[in-house]
Amino acid sequence: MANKFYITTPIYYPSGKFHIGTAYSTVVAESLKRYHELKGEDSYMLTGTDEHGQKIQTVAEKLGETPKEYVDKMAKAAKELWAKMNIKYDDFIRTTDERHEKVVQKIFDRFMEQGDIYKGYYEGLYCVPCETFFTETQLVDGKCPDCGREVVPMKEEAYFFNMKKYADRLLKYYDEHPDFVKPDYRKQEMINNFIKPGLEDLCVSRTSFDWGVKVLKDPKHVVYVWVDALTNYITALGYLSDDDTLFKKYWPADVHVVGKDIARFHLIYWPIFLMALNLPLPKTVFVHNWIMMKDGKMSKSKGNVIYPEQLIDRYGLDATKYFLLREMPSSQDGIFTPESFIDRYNFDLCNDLSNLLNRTVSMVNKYFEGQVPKYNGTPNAVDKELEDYCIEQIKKFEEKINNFEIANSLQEIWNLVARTNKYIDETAPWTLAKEEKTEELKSVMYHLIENLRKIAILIKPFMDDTSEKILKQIGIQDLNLKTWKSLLDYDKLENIKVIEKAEPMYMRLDAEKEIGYIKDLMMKK
Ligand code: ME8
Repeated sequence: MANKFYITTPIYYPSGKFHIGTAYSTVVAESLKRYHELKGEDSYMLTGTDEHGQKIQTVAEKLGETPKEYVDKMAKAAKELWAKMNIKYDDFIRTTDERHEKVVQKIFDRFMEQGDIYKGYYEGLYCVPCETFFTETQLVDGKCPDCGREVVPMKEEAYFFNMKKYADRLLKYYDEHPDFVKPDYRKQEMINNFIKPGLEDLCVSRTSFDWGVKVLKDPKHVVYVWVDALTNYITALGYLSDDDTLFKKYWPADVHVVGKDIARFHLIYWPIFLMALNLPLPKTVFVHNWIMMKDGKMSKSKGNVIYPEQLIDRYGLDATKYFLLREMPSSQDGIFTPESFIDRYNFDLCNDLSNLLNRTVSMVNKYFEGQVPKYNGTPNAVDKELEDYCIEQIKKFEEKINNFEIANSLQEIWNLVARTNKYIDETAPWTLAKEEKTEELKSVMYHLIENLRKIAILIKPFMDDTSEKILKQIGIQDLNLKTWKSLLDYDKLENIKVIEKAEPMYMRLDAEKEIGYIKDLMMKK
């Protein structure tokens, strides 16, 4: 039976339009899902929206809408964006779904019965008109960051989850499961910053607002944030409502993809909740960095926000996804600049990839009337070196992607693109043709087409449309020649005819003009 692969995105706060940064978690998760699917695994991807809480209630009130009307509208917008980005998820959970709320209540009850939750007081600085608590650091000039008015110290009754009880078990788990946290340095951050100094108990209910899941045994409380949000990963699979189908098949998750700001919740609180429920823990939590702008975080007031739709409409989906995935290092934040976006487009996609395809298709047409020659079985030294390099790159790609080094895995593919371009210069097919070295020329054409086929398969999880375009232009129709397994084959192409006229996939952009165009987008309010 095929391996299963269950991957999740964070569930998004529907408090505003998603920019290219927020879309990143989903783009990564979906690419990983497609990669595992291509490898023949039974993949399942969950995404959704995190719809409760005071912020949502306040935003809705300001718009004169009920919270439900507001979140319905926003969940619809999220689905529309994912449709535009061709994101193929298997389920979309909303924390306002009845299937979720009922199970959250059961989970909360169980925590209470087990004595994991106790009653105490939530204390903080409170803005009366906004009905919101803030911490000292959230204040702006000592005042409410939302309305600018004075805040007052306040306390309200709340339930707390006893995290300390599980701290040692968590550390032991980290120790025994080296793959639980990717990249590894995030684990040390958790230990040094939060666990070693003494884990604080977590506030899990509130009484000062009511847009949330009611605590059954104490209905003036609503469940507060993380018990409600994190449990989506199991409620969506039917935990405690239909345990024998999806939950049995897919839990534990193979990967939770999360941004660095929510690492703590996924690396500390979520494993502890699961321990309290006596459930297995996810195999890996992959923590990614952030996409930043030159002047820091994206924000409307700074006039530096870019939305995915804006880039997709002008440059296409694949170019947009390629940029996001390629420009995010594992060890630090990625930076979006109009210059780097256009450079990636002009160099990586147009000069390197698109031109390789054009040159190859044109030569096969010119020298062999479009018919791809057969593999000759005795490659010369130059051809053999290319074959070995290619197989090595495929292995490197797999190592990197399996270790969640997404940008590096793409770099390995582009190394193969560059090497294949270099092979054209090395073998100089035009000279071989002039000197009528037909056998050598045939072998060069075969190797170019074979490398392009492999490149198309390798980029498929990230750039589906570009991958299909390459395969179509080089005449690969047989499904067996599009599989992951077929990547390591080097001699199976027979009766392949390339299209008559190469169609450029990416045309060189006027850099100055396009940089100006993107800068204007960023200024738009
Ligand atoms: O945190 N670059 O939701 P959210 C990269 N509801 N990633 C970014 C980013 C940027 N500039 N800005 C935001 C929540 N993100 C909770 C999650 S899960 C049980 C609950 C990422 O809408 C962020 O790191 O604020 C997170 O992974 C995702 O967008 C959703 O953030």
